[in-house]
Amino acid sequence: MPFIFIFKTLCLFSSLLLSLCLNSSSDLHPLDPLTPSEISQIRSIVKGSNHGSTQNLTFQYVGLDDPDKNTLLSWLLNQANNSKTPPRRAFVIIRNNKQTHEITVDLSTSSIVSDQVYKGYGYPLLTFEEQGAANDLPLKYAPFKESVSKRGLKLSEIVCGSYPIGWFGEMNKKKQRRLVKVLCNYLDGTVNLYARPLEGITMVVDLDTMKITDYDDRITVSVPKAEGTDYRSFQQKPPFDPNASRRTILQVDGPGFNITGHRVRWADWKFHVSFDVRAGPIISIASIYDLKKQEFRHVLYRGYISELFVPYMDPTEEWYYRTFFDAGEYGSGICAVPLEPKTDCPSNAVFMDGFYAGQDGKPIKISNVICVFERSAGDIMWRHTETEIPGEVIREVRPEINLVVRTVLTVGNYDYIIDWEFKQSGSIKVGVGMTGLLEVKGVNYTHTDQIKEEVYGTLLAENTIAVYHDHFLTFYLDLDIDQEDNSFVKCKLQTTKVMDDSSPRKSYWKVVREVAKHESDARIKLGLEPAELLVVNPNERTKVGNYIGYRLIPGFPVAPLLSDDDYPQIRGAFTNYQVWVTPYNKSEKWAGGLYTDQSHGDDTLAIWSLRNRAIENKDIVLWYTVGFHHVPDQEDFPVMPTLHGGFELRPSNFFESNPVLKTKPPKNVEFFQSNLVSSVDDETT
Ligand SMILES: *[C@@H]1O[C@H](CO)[C@@H](O)[C@H](O)[C@H]1NC(C)=O
Ligand SMILES: *[C@@H]1O[C@H](CO)[C@@H](O)[C@H](O)[C@H]1NC(C)=O
Ligand SMILES: *[C@@H]1O[C@H](CO)[C@@H](O)[C@H](O)[C@H]1NC(C)=O
Ligand SMILES: *[C@@H]1O[C@H](CO)[C@@H](O)[C@H](O)[C@H]1NC(C)=O
Ligand SMILES: *[C@@H]1O[C@H](CO)[C@@H](O)[C@H](O)[C@H]1NC(C)=O
Ligand SMILES: *[C@@H]1O[C@H](CO)[C@@H](O)[C@H](O)[C@H]1NC(C)=O
Ligand SMILES: [Cu+2]
Repeated sequence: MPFIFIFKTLCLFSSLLLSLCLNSSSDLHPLDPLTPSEISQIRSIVKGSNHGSTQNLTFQYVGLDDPDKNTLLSWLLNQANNSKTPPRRAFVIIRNNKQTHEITVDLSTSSIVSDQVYKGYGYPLLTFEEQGAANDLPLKYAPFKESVSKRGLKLSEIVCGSYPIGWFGEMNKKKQRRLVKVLCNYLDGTVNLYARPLEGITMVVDLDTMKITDYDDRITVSVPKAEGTDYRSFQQKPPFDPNASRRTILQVDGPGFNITGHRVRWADWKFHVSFDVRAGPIISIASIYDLKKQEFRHVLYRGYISELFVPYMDPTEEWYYRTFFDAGEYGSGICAVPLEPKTDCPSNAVFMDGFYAGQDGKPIKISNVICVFERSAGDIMWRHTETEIPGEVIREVRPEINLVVRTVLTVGNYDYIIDWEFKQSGSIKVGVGMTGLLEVKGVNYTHTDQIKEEVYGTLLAENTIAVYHDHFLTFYLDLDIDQEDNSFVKCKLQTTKVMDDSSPRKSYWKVVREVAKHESDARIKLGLEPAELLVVNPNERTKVGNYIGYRLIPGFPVAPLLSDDDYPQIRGAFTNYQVWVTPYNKSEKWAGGLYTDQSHGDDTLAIWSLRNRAIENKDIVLWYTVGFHHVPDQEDFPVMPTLHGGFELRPSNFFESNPVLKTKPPKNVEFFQSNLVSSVDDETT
């Protein structure tokens, strides 16, 4: 998970351009991410305050302070009347003189609304720049150089990365410092540095003083060899698979969607796509046009990945602390990478850029950070063949075409492909694809027969253990089914015995509907009992009387296996249940707490939920965790083929009947075959 390469470009704005840009905010949608000129404006405002006089001011987080939900909803209603957009505000976390400050900036008045020192446990996001500086320290550090030459390695081939140190029970606040562990890897003949750890050497860096404060060269093992670890195509040697080819989709008359700023319209959907340095992509105010009601109906007020928890299962000195909170420690948005047309996204994709503030407060651009495209994967939206009618055969079929909003988060070694997929039928399907490189441990073993001790992972190649681990992606899903006030309903499927002679049958199942009254009723461990999980609007019913709602179709249930009292699990307690429901609260955004680095777990979703607030017929937020237990296989080496997971939000008595009945079969979609190995003819077209 550590960051090693810095490849993002800094966008430089001249002061003239800056002042011209400053007043353009009136064209912005209130949920639009901060623009580069706004980021520069925030920097000037904070630097112009009493924080400007010190050298050590760093910007750890700069993001939109989204307007209150009520304000935004009434603005949406009055949009037709050209109502004034709510004032744009930013939420900023800085470090200055070893203190963490939370600052709210009003962009319309160029002023600081509030500035508070944070005194609780934990620290803000690590910046790219401080990680870069920490990663460079070992190369100039004499004991490290000695360790390197002792191993007969070349200093010039070493690349280091920063790893959060976590928290393991220490309570003395005064002793707390912003520390990271720095670990190093070896290139020398490969670009797959994660495959070549310098196992056994651990350094601790104090980020405030930017010095190595602890050095440990505990064990020596062989660095895994470079051979066979490179994953670039030009490095691959024959034999090749001559018949490997791929299908692509080509839309002859262009995309069927419209993007205006950050607003997307496609088929019957409209929604807003934003980008945040911590959350990555954010989908807001998604609503779908109901042909029968002749109106747009609200579905999702806000959806994003609140936290990504990745604990490794090796308790030894060099590995025990590797229990990453990628969103809260590194920032999903910082990890988002530019997408390449035609490979990361198909040829019909449209791209959006993203901006965030660097450590010095200046805007940094990530081009093509989000892509939007229509996907026709050869699936069927609905069909029927009727052969029971004498003398005729009826065949009706509609191919499925969806709209995908894609982001790729490359958190060090891993690549997460996040797809928000909108279906014409009203479903929102969220796909999580995991690929990239595994985090491996160097060992002397070259065959499993040599292993007599516990190694906490799979021997993937000589000298290479891929350590067991989990991935938990916790999604924030503020569903508003037509209105804000909703209820969470568990429809349990219960086996019922036929006790008398009324039927030859002995059993059947029935649906027992339970409305969750308080937060404790909505903490759910999936897989224990069959149930349909719904967010419904209890104030509205269909013509025939069913409550309108949306159903959560979860993925495969994955529960944490660490003990409840283990420190990483205390900090990651929001994974204890796959489903939680909380009443909407603007400040409850981050499942692992606002300050996740070295957090003590006192500000997590699990703690908020203990208040056991009322959630019936209230504005509620659904939290759902997509999980994977990862026992690595040899096929995951040297680069892992994508592993998929996800979930779906599907209408449940939301529409009066099938909303895609009247969809016409599309005419403008064609498939064509293209060869990966161009010298080989393909006969399957
Ligand atoms: C727009 O303004 C008119 C006149 O003030 C008012 O009647 C109407 O309800 C407003 N529209 C909305 C959507 O608020
Ligand atoms: C500022 O940073 C330098 C190192 O870059 C450090 O020596 C100094 O103690 C810091 N000062 C404060 C007040 O944090
Ligand atoms: C690994 O092998 C090297 C020699 O090849 C040896 O010096 C080292 O002690 C071994 N490490 C362990 C942990 O057994
Ligand atoms: C590859 O394709 C050719 C014809 O295009 C066929 O003869 C051959 O059997 C295929 N090879 C494999 C391994 O499928
Ligand atoms: C996109 O917008 C243009 C101009 O506003 C409009 O003519 C077109 O029909 C829109 N297309 C879709 C798919 O909504
Ligand atoms: C909102 O959440 C914060 C953090 O959990 C809490 O301190 C605050 O009391 C909550 N506000 C309400 C109105 O519940
Ligand atoms: Cu994994």
